[in-house]
Amino acid sequence: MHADQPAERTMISRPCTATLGQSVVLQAAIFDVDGTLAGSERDGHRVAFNRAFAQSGLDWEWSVATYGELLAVTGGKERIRHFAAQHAPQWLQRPASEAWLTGLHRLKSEIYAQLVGAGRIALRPGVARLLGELRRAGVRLAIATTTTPSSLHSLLLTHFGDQAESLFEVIGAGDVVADKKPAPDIYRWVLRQMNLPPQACLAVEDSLPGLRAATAAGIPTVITVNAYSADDDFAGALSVLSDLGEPGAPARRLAGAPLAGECVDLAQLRLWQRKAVVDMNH
Ligand code: XBP
Ligand code: MG
Repeated sequence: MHADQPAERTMISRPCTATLGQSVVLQAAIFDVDGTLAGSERDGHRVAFNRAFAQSGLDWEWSVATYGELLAVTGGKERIRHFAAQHAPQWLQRPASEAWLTGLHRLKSEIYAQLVGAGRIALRPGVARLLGELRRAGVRLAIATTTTPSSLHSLLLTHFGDQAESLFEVIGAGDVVADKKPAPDIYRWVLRQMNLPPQACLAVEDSLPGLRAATAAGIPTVITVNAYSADDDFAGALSVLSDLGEPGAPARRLAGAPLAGECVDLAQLRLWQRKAVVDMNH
């Protein structure tokens, strides 16, 4: 906008609650996977990476702390490439280095699926409860994750069995977009598939790259922190919580909009989404 443009013009050009009509009602919840649906990073992906390295004759070992730093690089292949570039660049300078990297990551994904199938990765508190409530109420459900589809599939199958295929209407995962979080592409892709405007949705995330991705796509975002993200500054999030909470095991609100009860439920999501729409229009 030109600097001397009248202020009214700015107001008119922005969407307002009235003109958005039905689309301002909460219609969909879009969930991140790793760290949000399940505590899968430290005891799942990290362990799988390390086993794949050992089985491939590499002496790389990602400690819990090292892995926390590496989470800034989203996507497993990208994470391996980043680590190799810093610590063993010779692996990336060979003629078949891309095929090597793809094979190493495929092995990691197979090991991860075995860990998940063996019951090593639990859903986070409140996840099954909230998904069930949203599904029964007809709220549309989607996934936006950087994780490989086969890894996601094993997680859903292990925890939701027969419902795994039908629970989420749209699944945006892995390489379906070229630029992974914190780029907004995966969220924009999901919105296009659902034919929904961002303000009719809420995203649930656990990390800064996730918050940045959803926010840049215009989607109000609720954060449930975990050990890796507990100290991060989630400014811009709608609400920041310890988890989604269960009856008798309340969620703790850490920042942002208050939590009315002890758990995040549909009524709470609707309240937060309405607040986000009002905030967007002021
Ligand atoms: C978090 C990630 C993922 C996993 C590894 O994804 O960064 O890359 O750590 O997954 P989310 P892959 O968006 O769900 O939080 O090895 O399958 O890429
Ligand atoms: Mg995550």
